Amino acid sequence: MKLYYSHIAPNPTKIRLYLAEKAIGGAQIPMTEVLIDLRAGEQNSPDHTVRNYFQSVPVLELDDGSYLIESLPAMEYLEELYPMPSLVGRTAIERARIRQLERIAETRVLNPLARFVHSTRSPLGLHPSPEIAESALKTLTKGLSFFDQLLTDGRQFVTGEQPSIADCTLAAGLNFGRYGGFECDPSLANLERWDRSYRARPHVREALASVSIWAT
Ligand SMILES: N[C@@H](CCC(=O)N[C@@H](CS)C(=O)NCC(=O)O)C(=O)O
Repeated sequence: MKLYYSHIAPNPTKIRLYLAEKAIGGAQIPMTEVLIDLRAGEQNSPDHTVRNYFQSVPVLELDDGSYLIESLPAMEYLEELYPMPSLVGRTAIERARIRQLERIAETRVLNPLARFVHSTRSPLGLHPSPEIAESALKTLTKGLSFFDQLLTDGRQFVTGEQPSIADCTLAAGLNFGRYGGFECDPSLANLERWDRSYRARPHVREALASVSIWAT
């Protein structure tokens, strides 16, 4: 399989964190990473447009040459092939709760953070827009406070004692925000504790290192 990705983009980072979590847990998922340079517009090339009509990353190329072009189904597909260690939960209710938190992490944190960064300091050179930045911040503030409250009980990971796809999505979103100069409100102490401890894990640090170099 091949993963078409970009260092700076949060949705591919989500899958790269997922792969790092699977690998550290013992799953051997053969994957070749292929860099798509978004700043050079490679996502709009004819070759990439064949892979993904929407000209975005990530794209997961399967061994039969077909493609998955959405990050969550791509992770869920890999999870079906390599169920251990589970990053999506084992029982019906666990799976629903983890998927719910992953969706909240994407729609209330990662997406508004991406909108905020692209409307203030876009790595793709998009025009700044104070209106979009303000509306993104409104959604984001609630999303961040949701996770801060969830983490009040001191749990190590978003969904409990084991990492899950929800951690991957939340970490990918926050990392992109950091890249764009977004600072979390320091009063969100539980979220900050989670963020620091999640990022301090060596395989996560390594997966995110290629993202951070863009911030310098
Ligand atoms: N819903 C898609 C979103 C994909 C997406 O928006 N990718 C962004 C990077 S995070 C992209 O490729 N942007 C390039 C562009 O729009 O030109 C997913 O979950 O994979």
